[in-house]
Amino acid sequence: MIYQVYVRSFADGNGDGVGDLIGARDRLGYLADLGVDAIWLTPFYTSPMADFGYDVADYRDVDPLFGTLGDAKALIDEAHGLGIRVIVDIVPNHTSSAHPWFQEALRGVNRDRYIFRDQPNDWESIFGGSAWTQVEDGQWYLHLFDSSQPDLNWDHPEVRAEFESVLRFWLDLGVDGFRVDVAHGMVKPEGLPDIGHADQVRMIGSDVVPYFDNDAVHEIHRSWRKILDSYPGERIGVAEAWAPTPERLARYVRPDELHQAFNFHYLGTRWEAGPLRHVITESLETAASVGAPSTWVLSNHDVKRHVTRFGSVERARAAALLMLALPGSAYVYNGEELGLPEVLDLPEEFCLDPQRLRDPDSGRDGCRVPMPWTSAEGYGWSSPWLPMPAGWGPLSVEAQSGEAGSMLSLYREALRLRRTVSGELRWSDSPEGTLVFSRDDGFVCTVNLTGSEIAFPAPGEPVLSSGPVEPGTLAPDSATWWRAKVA
Ligand code: TEU
Repeated sequence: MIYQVYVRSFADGNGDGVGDLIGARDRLGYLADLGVDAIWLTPFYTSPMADFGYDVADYRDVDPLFGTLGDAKALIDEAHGLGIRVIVDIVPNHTSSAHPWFQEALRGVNRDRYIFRDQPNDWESIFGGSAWTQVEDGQWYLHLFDSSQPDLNWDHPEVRAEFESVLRFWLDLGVDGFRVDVAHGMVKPEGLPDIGHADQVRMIGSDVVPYFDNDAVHEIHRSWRKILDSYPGERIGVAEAWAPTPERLARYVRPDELHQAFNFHYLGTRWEAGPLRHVITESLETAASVGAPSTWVLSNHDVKRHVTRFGSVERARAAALLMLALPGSAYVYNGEELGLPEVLDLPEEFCLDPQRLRDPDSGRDGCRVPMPWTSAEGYGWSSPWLPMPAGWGPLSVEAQSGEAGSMLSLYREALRLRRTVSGELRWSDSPEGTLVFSRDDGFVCTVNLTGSEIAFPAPGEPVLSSGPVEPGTLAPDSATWWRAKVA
């Protein structure tokens, strides 16, 4: 299981209200105890923080808000000592406008490292508004995200060379790999053709927008794979690629490209048996066809937390057991193991996500509220950068740690048992609204995705359940793991 540490919100080591690398290092024991195999650290590089660190001004240094390069090194080394691998984010689609290259470009020097034109086309930014901003001398530059995130020109040899050097910098420091931001967007189509549709942003994730999922991105990933493979140990690349279908996504994880790709098709599937079974089967088949592991993601720092999306803690508990029973790599977003809900009533003045330009409801602040560590007021934070709701005491790590039935205990136990499960997934026939599958060694998982009790004969001895276990029935919105009786 790979655990996403949203550094800003995970743990605060210096008491300034913003999570940092020292804070993350202090909590490695918690992560080891939880049973994580690897952590993915979101960007901690020098940045004006217009997009909370996804706007990088210096790819080889740590922002003072998050610590120092020495803190990064100490975190990596200490994690390794606990058997936890460390994956860092790399943001190659765009830099910050504060990056020295863009500052040069503004002065008219080496503009071709970015995408400048005399006239804009009709592309819209993912964060809303035109994807083009005009500079003083009249030219326009492309930014698929915020205007402070100018897109790089990946046809420029210096851009390629610079990122290869940045990869080596972090690999030399000891990281085990990279989560590649916007891995599907780095190369734009020849001639930057107009789209001509009124409502472009809605089409992201479909194959309609010409700026995503172009064939030319794969050549870059292949060159990165060679760099990863040239280092000792296994160094991996994880694609953040919003591809229209699992088949298109599988193209990012061919044997000579990246190792894994986030499964956003799974993340986007509603709490219903039919669609989930379909996406699980399709994901397993397409990943297997290219020899890569399937991945499973329920939440991250860009989407509404799934307790809220699915509508209840019971469903989130069941979803955890379903996900952790599947073959492949599971990704857990910090706070998911506590069952944190989306915070929907953040005061307006704290909502600073640039994506709110598109539509205030699409703001991603509510899933980025800091982790409650202790039960008492403050939850272990002094003036957290986003206010933490009243009533989160029972959700805190402190409160849940010793509580047998808590969400945290469920994740811990599931992650421990998961290590004993292997083999391919085989579906069994089961009543409508349920999912039942086994793995090779007699492990069975049952899930009831409906709000009613459903009759089903016990397939063995229950070993872990998200809800009550009654003989002969599956409780509403629950999942159970069983060991089949050996004949
Ligand atoms: O996200 C890429 C991306 O496409 C997101 O905009 C996503 O579609 C959207 O947020 C869903 O609501 C990555 C990072 O994960 C995100 O935090 C950054 O803002 C973005 O890249 C730009 O670097």
